[in-house]
Amino acid sequence: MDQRTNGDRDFSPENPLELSRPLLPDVEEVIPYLTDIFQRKWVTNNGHYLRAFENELSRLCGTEVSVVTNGTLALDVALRALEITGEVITTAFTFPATYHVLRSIPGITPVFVDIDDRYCLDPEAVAEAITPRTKAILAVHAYGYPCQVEALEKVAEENGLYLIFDAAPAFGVRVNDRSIARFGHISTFSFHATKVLTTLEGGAICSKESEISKQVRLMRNFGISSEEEVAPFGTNAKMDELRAAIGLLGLKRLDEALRARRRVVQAYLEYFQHLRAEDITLPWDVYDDPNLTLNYAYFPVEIHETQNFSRSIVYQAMRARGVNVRKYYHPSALEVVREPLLFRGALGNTRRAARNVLCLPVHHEMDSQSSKYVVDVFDEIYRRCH
Ligand code: T4K
Repeated sequence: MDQRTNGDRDFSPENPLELSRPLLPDVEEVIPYLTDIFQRKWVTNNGHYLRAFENELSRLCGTEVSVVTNGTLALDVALRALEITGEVITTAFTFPATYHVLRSIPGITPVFVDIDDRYCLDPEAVAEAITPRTKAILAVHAYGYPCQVEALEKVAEENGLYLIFDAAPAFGVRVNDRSIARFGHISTFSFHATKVLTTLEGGAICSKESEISKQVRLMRNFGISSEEEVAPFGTNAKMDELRAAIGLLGLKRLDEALRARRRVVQAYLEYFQHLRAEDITLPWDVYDDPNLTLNYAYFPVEIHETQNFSRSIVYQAMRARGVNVRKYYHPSALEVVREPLLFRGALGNTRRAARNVLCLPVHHEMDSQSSKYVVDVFDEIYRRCH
């Protein structure tokens, strides 16, 4: 990989260190693929590169894989393929895609419950929220941190519920050396530009179950199974050949990119370990768990407001120094959705996380100088406020 690092740049609001950067191949690498696609004149609809990309993903995930246009449609197709109606227990602490999709499907009522210390749906809160109307659980691997997958699987199994994971930011994550895609009935990924693997826009739907995968493939292609047969629902969620080729090229660089991300996160962890600040929380358990292989997609830091210190102070001060931090996942569904929301149990963790979390930049172009810059700026602000 060529050295496109950030370290030798001076960051400023006009020339910032971005939160994220797409994992792009070199243009010269794309040309042969583009030439081939143009020569074949087969540009979409289950093409050559789409099948190659799906095979590669399938090998990595240990599931059947259908790639689609984006992570939002991946969720939409997944929920419709399972023909879910009734109550779906979910989280309000997520990117709007999750609850926008849930609310857009006729017959589905989202029921919001609280999150745990790793910002993912709390299995105990889920178990307590189940009623005879509950049909499914839609959990989110927030920031790419894996949910307590085995506990959620147990709750789903004991209650005969579908378990769907919005794994949009979690590509490459493993639990007990099993791909994150192998948990639950369906997992959906996003390959947006800001994700660890990108097809520019794109997504994937993974399932271990052939019947579900068959239904997913039908749904992503208008519900058409033959010239004579069309299912009552379907959409256009197909990925084109160029995006599939970019995904294939991205996979070749993925391991190296993940190693670069890990180095950035390690530098951050060392700093925060040393700082031992009482008004800052990190999900240490996730980083300390030897059974997890993380993808270092995001680095959320929770800043608890005190008299002179708050997320908003840090946000503004870091941006003023050219560090593009973000307040994902603020605002949460609790603040966004206008119709009365159905929720069960207290949502204290959700409200607190939406108020406190700030994500620091993490991407493969960052080197030790750029992560040091972030740490130095953060430290300067922290010391000024204390
Ligand atoms: N579920 C969850 C849990 C999700 O997080 C998401 C998406 C979805 C579902 C839906 O998946 P998709 O339908 O999007 O495939 C971004 C992404 O658009 C979105 O994919 C992502 N989650 C979300 C967390 O973040 P923005 O609007 O905040 O991104 P933006 O444009 O402000 O860019 C963020 C950073 O990335 C900036 O520092 C600049 C950099 N960047 C961005 C783009 C687009 C680049 O360097 N190059 C680029 O091309 O939403």
